[in-house]
Amino acid sequence: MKTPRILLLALGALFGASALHAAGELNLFGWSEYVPQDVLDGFTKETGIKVNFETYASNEEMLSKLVAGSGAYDIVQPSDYTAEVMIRRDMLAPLDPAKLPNLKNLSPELLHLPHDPAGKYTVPYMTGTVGIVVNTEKVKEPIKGYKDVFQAKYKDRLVVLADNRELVTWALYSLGLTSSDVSAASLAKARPIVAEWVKLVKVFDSDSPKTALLNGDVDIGVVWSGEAAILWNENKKFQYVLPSDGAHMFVDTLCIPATAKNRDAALQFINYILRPEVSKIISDKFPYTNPNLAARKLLSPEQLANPASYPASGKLETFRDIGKAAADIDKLVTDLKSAQ
Ligand code: N2P
Repeated sequence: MKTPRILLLALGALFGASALHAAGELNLFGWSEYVPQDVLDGFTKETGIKVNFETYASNEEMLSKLVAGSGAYDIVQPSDYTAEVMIRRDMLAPLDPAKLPNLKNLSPELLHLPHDPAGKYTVPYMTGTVGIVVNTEKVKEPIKGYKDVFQAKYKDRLVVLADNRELVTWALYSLGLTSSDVSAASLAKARPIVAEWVKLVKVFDSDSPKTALLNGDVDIGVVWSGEAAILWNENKKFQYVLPSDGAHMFVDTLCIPATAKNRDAALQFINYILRPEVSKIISDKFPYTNPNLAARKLLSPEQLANPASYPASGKLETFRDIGKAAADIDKLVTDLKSAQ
């Protein structure tokens, strides 16, 4: 139960302000539509630590806010490649595994990935893929890859993520390249493809791309798998397809910025998230691929059979830190969108 404020004040008066601030507050900067409020409330109820929650819709948005120093965040939630950038730039604090006993619940396969080989700075939160959702009541032709999606006949019937790295990567995949083939020559080849594609899109939305599909505003989407899983739960007409011309998985993580003021509370929060019953609440609300094997055991057969949450894919690549090319990609897409 939460300690009544009056009691905290009395304790504060008796033992000095430090007792009052011992629990403190936690500033969480995370992806939108990803962390259920129930989980934050549960943590506060148990620990007395208030969680201030701010959201973002892309890694790049989070990174630029953090670099600008415009928020004192205790926890951030970068995807694999952005965690890699942050580690390279000394922006993350090393984690203390002794304070994270629930790490044992995670799939060992996800603990030593290329973005953080020693598992020193990042804890997997959720993983997922990016793929195509087709409203099969409206689209009868087979849609297998990006080239099938971005066709003139689907102009103004598409929703795609507002994510520059994603968009350019899909163009690279359609050329038979990988997400790390970002030389000037490769980006020059991708540019005219992206230029054509952006003209066809009706809605760019990374927060809730499912909405345009649910409303019937569009018939095809290229979206996060968790969004596709929610659509499938709503109506089986929404089919999820992993693009045949190239797909990737993402591993979104929890990390503590080097500038965090409340590292202890941050570790407490991460360990809380790793409890199976807490992690299950996240899967119930945002059905991405849960890396917590103990939590997966608590999911229903229906949840585990959702083809967007748990696709039958082989091993997919993850994005990597691409250094300066990230800025080139941002400029490429921004220019093409504003030329519309
Ligand atoms: C949540 C989006 C998470 C996926 N809305 C991005 N890696």
